[in-house]
Amino acid sequence: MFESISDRLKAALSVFSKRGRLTEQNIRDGMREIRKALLEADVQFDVVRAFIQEVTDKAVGEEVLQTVQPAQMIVKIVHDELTRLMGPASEGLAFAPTGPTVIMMVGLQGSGKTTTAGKLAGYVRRKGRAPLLVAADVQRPAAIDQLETLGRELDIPVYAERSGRPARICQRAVAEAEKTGRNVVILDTAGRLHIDEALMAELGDIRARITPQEILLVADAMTGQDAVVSAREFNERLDLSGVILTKMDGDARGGAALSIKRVTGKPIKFMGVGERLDRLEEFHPDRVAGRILGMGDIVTLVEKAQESQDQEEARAKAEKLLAGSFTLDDFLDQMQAMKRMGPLKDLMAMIPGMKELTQGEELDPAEFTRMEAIIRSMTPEERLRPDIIDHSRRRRIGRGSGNDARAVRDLVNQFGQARKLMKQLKSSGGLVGRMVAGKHEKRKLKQLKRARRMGIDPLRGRGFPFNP
Ligand SMILES: Nc1nc2c(ncn2[C@@H]2O[C@H](COP(=O)(O)OP(=O)(O)OP(=O)(O)O)[C@@H](O)[C@H]2O)c(=O)[nH]1
Ligand SMILES: [Mg+2]
Repeated sequence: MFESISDRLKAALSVFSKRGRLTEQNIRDGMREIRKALLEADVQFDVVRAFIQEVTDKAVGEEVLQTVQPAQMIVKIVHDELTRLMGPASEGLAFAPTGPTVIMMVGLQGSGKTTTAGKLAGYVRRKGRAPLLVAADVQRPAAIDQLETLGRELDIPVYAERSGRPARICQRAVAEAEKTGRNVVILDTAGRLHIDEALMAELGDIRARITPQEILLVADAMTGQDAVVSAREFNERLDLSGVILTKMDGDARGGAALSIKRVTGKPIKFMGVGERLDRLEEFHPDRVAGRILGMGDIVTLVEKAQESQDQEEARAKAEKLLAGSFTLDDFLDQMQAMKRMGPLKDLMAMIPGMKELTQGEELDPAEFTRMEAIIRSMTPEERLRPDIIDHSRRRRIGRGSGNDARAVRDLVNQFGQARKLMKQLKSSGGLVGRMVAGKHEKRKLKQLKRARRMGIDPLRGRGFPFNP
């Protein structure tokens, strides 16, 4: 995500750190590079101009030039301006004070409405609500089938009628939700290749009859400026409440994410980061700015870890872990929890500095599978006390898992190092403890978020983390 813009911006910013003292002239030179990076990422021209103006004004100010580390200050200014550009922070979904909340998904054909309707239904259910999915696209019978398949996969009910006026169907769906106690109704509407009168009239009709709490435009981030143009048009006709950008996992250049808020005035509320139904993330401008500048996104990582583990279980594990009684079974559990959190590559990108550490190389998921097989070939006692694993045991475990004895030894050594690391982290109150933390760690997470907002990264125990 954001790879090309991220690399270019970092390159542009490194211009600053190569100079000891900054002058107004080097700032202007650096800004030219940043401007190029943004334009190449397909950010709208006017947005780029305003952005560069703001950053230059702030950076040229006396205060920055006089600070000890002017280069770091400029990174901070760019970070803050990126955050402002995509913000203010979205307030999440608006829910109706009484009766079912209606969320209407609109967008061009193939932008991801149906998939995102499913993802969003899963999301609100994780937040403790009872969703109902509604097929409001009667043009194509296949569209109804697709939603019904999604509903079965998620185990979430779907309301569909094979013919009739979409607005009427939606009204009956809301009545059905009231009757059956579903409190969030998600309308999956029809898409068109281009915005046309018939589609807008149909959507306007639904809007007028139901008055949804949310009208969310689903826009494909890969289409760059076209996504921005369609957002403007949909907004003019329907007065959107927000935008969901999909396919952010692809090689989208970032232009849509950076321009939509400024152009439409409507916040990006979520982003789709993969085809799987759990690949939806809340859109937090400050975190996204951090990712673009290669500073990682620890807060999202911690939240993902919390979501993918049972809270009580996680708390017990965290305690065990920090007490130093971490076993190979726990190691296995952690690997599985990580797998549930999503592709390894995405997770790595959220850890500050990790990309530099691994030099952009991807970790091999096959390696994970191999490690799992080895641990599974061990007896319960061996998993608990790996020090009893001698050469003959190594050979047996190796054979059982389709590996050689050396692979077993490597894994046991690696585990030993992980255990040592855990102990060190315990004394520094470190990251892994937070990652597996349970309920009572929520407070710490809040403090962490607050600190990040103020530009401090407490995990590193010093000031602004990025050192260009
Ligand atoms: N990689 C990736 N693919 C996505 C994402 N969201 C949706 N897709 C894919 O995009 C394609 C179209 O998605 P749909 O949900 O059918 O799109 P739609 O807007 O409902 O399409 P119409 O109903 O034809 O207008 C599917 O192949 C989805 O799997 C995402 O965040 N990442
Ligand atoms: Mg669809």
